Amino acid sequence: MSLRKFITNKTTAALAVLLTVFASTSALAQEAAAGAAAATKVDMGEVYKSVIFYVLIFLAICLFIAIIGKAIRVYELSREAQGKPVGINWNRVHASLFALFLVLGLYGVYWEYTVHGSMLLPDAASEHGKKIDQMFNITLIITTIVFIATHILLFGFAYIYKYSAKRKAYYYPHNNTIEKIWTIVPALVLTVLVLMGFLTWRSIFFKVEDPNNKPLQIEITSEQFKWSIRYPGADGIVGTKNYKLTTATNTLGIDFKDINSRDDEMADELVLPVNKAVKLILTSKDVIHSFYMPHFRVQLNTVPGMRTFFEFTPTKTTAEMQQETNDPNFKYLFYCAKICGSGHYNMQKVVRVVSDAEYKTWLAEQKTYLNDDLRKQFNLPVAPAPVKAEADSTATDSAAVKTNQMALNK
Ligand SMILES: [Cu+2]
Repeated sequence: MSLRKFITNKTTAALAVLLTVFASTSALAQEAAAGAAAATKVDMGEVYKSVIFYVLIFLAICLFIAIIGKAIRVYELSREAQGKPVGINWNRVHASLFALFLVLGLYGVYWEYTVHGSMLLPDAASEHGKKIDQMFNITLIITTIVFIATHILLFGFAYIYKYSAKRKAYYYPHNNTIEKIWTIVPALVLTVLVLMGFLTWRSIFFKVEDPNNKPLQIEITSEQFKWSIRYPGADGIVGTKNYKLTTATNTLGIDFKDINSRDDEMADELVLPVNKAVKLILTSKDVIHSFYMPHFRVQLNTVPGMRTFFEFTPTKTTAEMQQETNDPNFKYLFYCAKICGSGHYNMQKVVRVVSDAEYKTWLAEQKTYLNDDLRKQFNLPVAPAPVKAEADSTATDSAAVKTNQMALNK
């Protein structure tokens, strides 16, 4: 049997096998479908959701590609056996695929920017957030330009300089000028970007505090898997904590021997007055969590055994943001941004930015955390005169307040 005949016979046989398989499978499928339809109506939505469905689709696509590949191979071998030139110029095919990939890829970039670009966060709702957004935009513009230019060069070269029997490759091993350009230019651009980031970071974190306009202190404590928010009370200072004092009634281990702790209040949401500086004191009870408020461009780790700080000024109230986003249900939230365990996904709380008047009304409604049980525990007289007035008036208290403030600022 000649090679040609052999190939033809083999191809016919393979085709016959494939046809039989296809026919029997579709007949089987038809039967099954008819049976299923007769019994109950099958919800195909469930089928499309199963992993098996997608695995089978993937295998079917692989099989399809393999069949095409084999068919092409058979075609080429038969041409070779007949002494004809090879039918498909693979260099041209590959080069064209590169060109196609470039066009599709760049269109994909355009599509991403236009469709998903609008899903970015709305404008920053804090003072320093504007600087961070500006930096983000500059970096994005520069990297986009570089990305597009380098990809046009990369894929364009692969297309233009595809193999051709008519020309010979030019041996070009080294060029100092090009080496210098592609080392110095990116180094300069990156230096500028990094310096800009460093200076912005410094301006956010190392702000000189205005003694006449002290920021509002709020302490946030993270634990698996919730947040506790502690307001300072009338004295404006959150009191000290000690993990050794943690009990079932005093879950944060607040030290009520410290006079600053006695008027502290626990809140269920983070309520902030607009345009007022806020100093967040972050602590953690168990593992490292990360305090994250995307709309205010704030993120900082909460570390067990350590107090970390962040100062920022919210500039848009929740109501203003609801108007801006055209969403009457809009809520600021803060989250945990460090995978800290099984309940991590649920670590979030509402942030409400309100006018100064609304804030004062809300604050007046909050109750002190110190109750009679805790008073007994700390050997404090039960139910004395209101603590707020006490902390405000006595000279010794304000001295204690000052000492504590100094300790806090260290
Ligand atoms: Cu977490």
